[in-house]
Amino acid sequence: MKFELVAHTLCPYVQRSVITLLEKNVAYTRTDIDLSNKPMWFKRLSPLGKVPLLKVNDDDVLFESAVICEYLDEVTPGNLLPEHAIDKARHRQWIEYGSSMLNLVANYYNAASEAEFNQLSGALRDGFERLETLIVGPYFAGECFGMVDAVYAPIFRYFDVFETLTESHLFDRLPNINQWRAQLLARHSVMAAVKQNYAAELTDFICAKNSYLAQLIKLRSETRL
Ligand SMILES: N[C@@H](CCC(=O)N[C@@H](CS)C(=O)NCC(=O)O)C(=O)O
Repeated sequence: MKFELVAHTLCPYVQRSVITLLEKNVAYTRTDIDLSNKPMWFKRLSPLGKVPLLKVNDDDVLFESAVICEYLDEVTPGNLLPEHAIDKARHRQWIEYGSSMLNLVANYYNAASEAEFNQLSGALRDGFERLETLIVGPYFAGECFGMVDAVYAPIFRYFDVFETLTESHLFDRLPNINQWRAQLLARHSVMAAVKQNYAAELTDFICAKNSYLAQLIKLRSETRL
């Protein structure tokens, strides 16, 4: 089978698809596009105008990362989701929860004021606290890396970068999350899901905004000079 992933260098939904492709040892090609200047062929292919897309054998085009990941899981040996319906449903709900966390992350780095930023930091903290009690370790559900892990790795990757740029207490006193985070970010598929200049590219992307986080980062880098 022939697979092509239509992608963007920073997109966390793309990352979960790449992690799945790598975990399942699937050969694929990747085409990154500029989301601020979407090519006409992309607009025609993508019903929601979003990445990722997975082209399959030049016949089908799949959209929505959760659908792409589940499809890849089904057509390759091994399972990244549990076998039993209730366990599978449980994993799918925490995958959905991960997508809401990603919306919070986007609102957090786009927040215009300190008050909005603090409110979003609180919401993120609440979200991570809820997860803290669920992690079996070393991965979400135990010894095996699964699809839930592929979803949370890109979320944690944001904070790996943010923590080098600003002071953050979001992950204080969350031992299970911190252990899970470290385990995920050291995994080959997770590391290989972004390019080597990811941190610099994300920093530039944030700093080009007029957001409170961008101001914090710039202030910190000025005081370091
Ligand atoms: N629910 C979608 C979300 C994908 C998504 O939001 N992708 C973003 C980039 S991270 C996108 O393509 N946005 C379109 C745009 O920026 O115009 C999925 O899971 O695939």
